[in-house]
Amino acid sequence: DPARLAAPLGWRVELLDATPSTNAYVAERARAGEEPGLVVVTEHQTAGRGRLDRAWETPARSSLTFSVLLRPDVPPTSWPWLPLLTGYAVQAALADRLPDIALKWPNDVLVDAASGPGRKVCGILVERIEAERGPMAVVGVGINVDQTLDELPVALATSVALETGEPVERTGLLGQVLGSLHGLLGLLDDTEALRSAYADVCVTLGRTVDVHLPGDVVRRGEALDIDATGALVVGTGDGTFTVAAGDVVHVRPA
Ligand code: BT5
Repeated sequence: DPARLAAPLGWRVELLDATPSTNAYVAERARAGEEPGLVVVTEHQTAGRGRLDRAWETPARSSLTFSVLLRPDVPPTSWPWLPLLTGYAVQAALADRLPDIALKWPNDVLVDAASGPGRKVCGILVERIEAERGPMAVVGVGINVDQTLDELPVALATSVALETGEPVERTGLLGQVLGSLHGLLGLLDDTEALRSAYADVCVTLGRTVDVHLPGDVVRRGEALDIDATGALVVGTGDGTFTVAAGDVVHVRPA
């Protein structure tokens, strides 16, 4: 029972058999006056969304698909950290099972990414919405849990079960991710601590990358650092430039 697991942390968990998108559903509830702390999980997401109108595809009952409603009590400059912090929370919750789990900036959760492109095990979509009583964040998480190779929509993807060879109990994993997220949200007040924790598990730093920006603009450089707002600092022959997570289409190894 996911509701019992999460209750001590103050989350209110609801389970839907099917819904087009848990992010869309939670956003609608927020606009209708829902308070922060709502967590909606679904067995079957039929029109999952990625960033920039991309699709997130998962067959029924094979993944852990949920969205969390938050109203972070921090200055607007800390909001861009939310997707990064969520990736960090998922990575921490899965690290026991997947020792080589890592983050690609801004929020791809990958395995086997130390020297190659890695395989994506989780997607995260954070959307800011204007509710009646101010801005709120819908934090959407999709973890590939039980998919077989045939059930994954793209080549560079994997599931927890494929990596470990063992079945995964989704309710327990949900409890771990929610616990991890709950414990880390306080770090939004201490972006230096967050920055250093995140940088430790981010495989992007130190690599030469192509930063794809809207309008087919590509800028190449070396990923040097993450700044206080969570943006990526990229060095070029002539100096540095900074990209915010919300502005980037892709970051790819050059
Ligand atoms: C993401 O977008 O990775 C964010 C996905 C967020 C999904 C969650 S599930 C709960 C909540 N409700 C929603 O509607 N969404 C959130 P992006 O970085 O744009 O990556 C999307 C790309 O990942 C696609 O274009 C595919 O290439 C690839 N992809 C799609 N489904 C995948 C899967 N199951 N596993 C791995 N890669 C996938």
